[in-house]
Order: sequence, then C-alpha cells, then structure tokens
Amino acid sequence: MSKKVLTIQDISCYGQCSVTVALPILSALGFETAILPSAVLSTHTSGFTNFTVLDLTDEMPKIIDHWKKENIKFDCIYTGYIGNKVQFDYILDIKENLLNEGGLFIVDPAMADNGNMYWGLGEDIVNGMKKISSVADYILPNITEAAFLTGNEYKEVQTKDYQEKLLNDLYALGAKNVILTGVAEGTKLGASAYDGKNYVTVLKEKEPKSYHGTGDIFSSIIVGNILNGLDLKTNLDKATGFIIDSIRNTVNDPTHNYGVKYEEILKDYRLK
Ligand code: PXL
Repeated sequence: MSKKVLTIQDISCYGQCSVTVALPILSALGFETAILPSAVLSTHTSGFTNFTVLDLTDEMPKIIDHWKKENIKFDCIYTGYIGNKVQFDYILDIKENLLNEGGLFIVDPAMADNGNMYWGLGEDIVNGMKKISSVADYILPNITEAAFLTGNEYKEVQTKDYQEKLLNDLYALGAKNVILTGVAEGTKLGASAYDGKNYVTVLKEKEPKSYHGTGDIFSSIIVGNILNGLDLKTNLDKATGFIIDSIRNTVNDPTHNYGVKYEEILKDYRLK
C-alpha cells in the first residue's frame, strides 16, 4: 500500500517551485499525494514582479474539519512556504490529529535565501517556523533560514565550525533530525545533516548558475527518499546529484531562467 503524503505549501501557479514540483516528484517516488494550499500566487515571488497573491488561511480550518469527519489520515506531513502566521496553529492541529501513528512530520521552513527573507515575509513567519520545527522529525532549512531560525549571523562563506554551530542550534530547537542545505565550502556546494549524534556532509563541485525552486525540488527528493528508507548519506548524495543534473539540463536554454528543467532527470532517476 503506498504511503500518503500531505504537503502544505503554496500553489505558485507558474515558476516550478512548491507544489508544482513537490507533487510530481512525490508521485514519481511512489506516494499518494494530497495538498493543503497555503496560498495561490500567479508566480513565485523571487524572479517575477507584480504577481498576484490569494491567502487561503480562512479555507484551512474548513478543509481540516472535513478531513477529520472523513477520518482521513496521512503517513507524512511535509510543510513548505507559509505566508500567514495563523496557519502554524492549523499545521500543529493537523500534526496532532491527522498524522498516523509513526508518521513523519517534515518541515522545510521555506522563507528566505541569500541572506534575505522572501518578499512580504517577516519575523512572525520566522517565529511560526521555529514553533513547527520544534516538533518536527526532520527540518530542511537552507543556510539563510538556519541563521534566521537560530539568531546566528548569515555568512555566505562558511567554515566547518559555523556549519556545526548552525546544526547544533537548529537541533536545540527540538527537531529530531536537521538537514542543512546550500552548505558552501570553497568551490563546493551541498548539504550537511545532524541527528544529535553524527554529522554527515555531502559536497559536490558547484554549478556556475543557480535557479529558484531548487530548494523545493531538493526537499521533495529528500522527503521521498526518507519515506523509501534510504540512509541519510545516500539520500543527500542522490538529492544533491539530482539538483546538479537538473541545473546542467537547464543552463543551455536562455528562455528558461525561473526554475530548473528537472522533468527529464526525474524520468531517469526513477529507473536507477
Ligand atoms: O521556492 C520557494 C518559494 C515558494 N513559494 C513562494 C516563493 C518561493 C521563493 O521565492 O516565492 C511563493
């Protein structure tokens, strides 16, 4: 029986991030998917201007109530971009009441990158992400999000000590496992993880160009691989490789600068 994954994040209608990447990836990795959209935007907010935003906070409790009445439950709840602080309490309600025994609660605190919060997001979102991170089985912040969640300074160039400080401080928030993405060392880029006992790092040669949405793709692969029982090191290795292959598949297309063309990579990934 395939596991049921509920993802809670925005629908950015165009731009290859959040649910438009999470759903196909989780389906391809073998899971039944469900979504609770936090908002509907015409595009993501990083590479476009004049986008539209419809906040769906008011709809959330109605959807949750209906699911409770139908006794709908999930094996994994995976959260991403949340644009309204009120939604964090709904998320905790879902975790308490709609997650199967032994199910996984995974938080990607998608709210910031390159030293800055995303458009329109502030301290209340950082605090909400902290709250849900404290009860998560896994959290998947990038370096900027990690710095904001822990009150550390954001550093573009990171030493091993700085990475470990972030991992330790994130772990101290209460999450059982921390996976830190966008870890940069010299010409290499990758991810580091900490489970309270061991540190694992995977770094690969950095690609010359970066794209929006790769964090969401990375997280979706990581979530799918966790549910499929892959060990952490292999998981980080495969997810990092997936992003590199997706970037290489996009750089020669000058018309495509808003996200990566990961679809052909996903097709091959499934067969590996
Ligand atoms: O990829 C993260 C993300 C998700 N959702 C929205 C965003 C972004 C990044 O900018 O704007 C709406």
